[in-house]
Amino acid sequence: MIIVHHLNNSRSQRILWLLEELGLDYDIKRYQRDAKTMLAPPELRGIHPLGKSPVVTDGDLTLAESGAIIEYLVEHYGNGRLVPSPGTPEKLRYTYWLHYAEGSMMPPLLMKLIFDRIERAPMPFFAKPIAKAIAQKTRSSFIEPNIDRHLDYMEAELGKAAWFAGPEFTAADIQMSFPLEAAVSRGGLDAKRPKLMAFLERIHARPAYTKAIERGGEYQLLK
Ligand SMILES: N[C@@H](CCC(=O)N[C@@H](CS)C(=O)NCC(=O)O)C(=O)O
Repeated sequence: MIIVHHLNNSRSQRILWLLEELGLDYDIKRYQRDAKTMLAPPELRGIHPLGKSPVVTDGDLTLAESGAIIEYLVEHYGNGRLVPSPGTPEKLRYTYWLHYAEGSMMPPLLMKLIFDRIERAPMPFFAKPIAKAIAQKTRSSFIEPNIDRHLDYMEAELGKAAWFAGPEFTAADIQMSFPLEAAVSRGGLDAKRPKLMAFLERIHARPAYTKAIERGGEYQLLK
């Protein structure tokens, strides 16, 4: 039996969605973020040393990292679904976006989350203006221009085809959902980029997406 070690409000939602798209049976083992730190509970380190979600167990196998989990599930249970044919330009685009989501797009979004939090964090009054100035400078000179460049790039790419890998919906679109949802929630992505917003609308309307939200529970991305 496939078990998804699922943290509330997290990337593991994508794995539930993939499993629903593939119509597979699975169980969910739930973990709750610490209300103050928002970190995963220590029990998750008992499943995988890094204690991050998602982790999937399947018989003797324990696998972390969303992209690797997606590749594993599609390869072992997909029967050719949700992945372009080998050797095609679409397959290369599929591989590219599967890596890009976590390798290129998430780092500046994570930095934005951290620097926004530094600015809001309680601290002695004399330290506050200094922390605020550093956070604002880092955001405006590095983080936000980076996020903007990524969003412009993705907006242009979605002008070439309906989905990230080409004309067909693939598991790369599932992988790309999280950075785009995070970009909406953390600021940066809005109606000024209509193709990306339409992409989000289309994925949110898919029955498997809704079903995965019903099963996964709370899904509000951190700000
Ligand atoms: N690149 C990893 C990132 C995993 C990750 O950072 N997961 C977050 C959830 S969105 C997490 O577990 N955060 C809680 C923590 O760091 O304690 C992946 O895609 O699986």
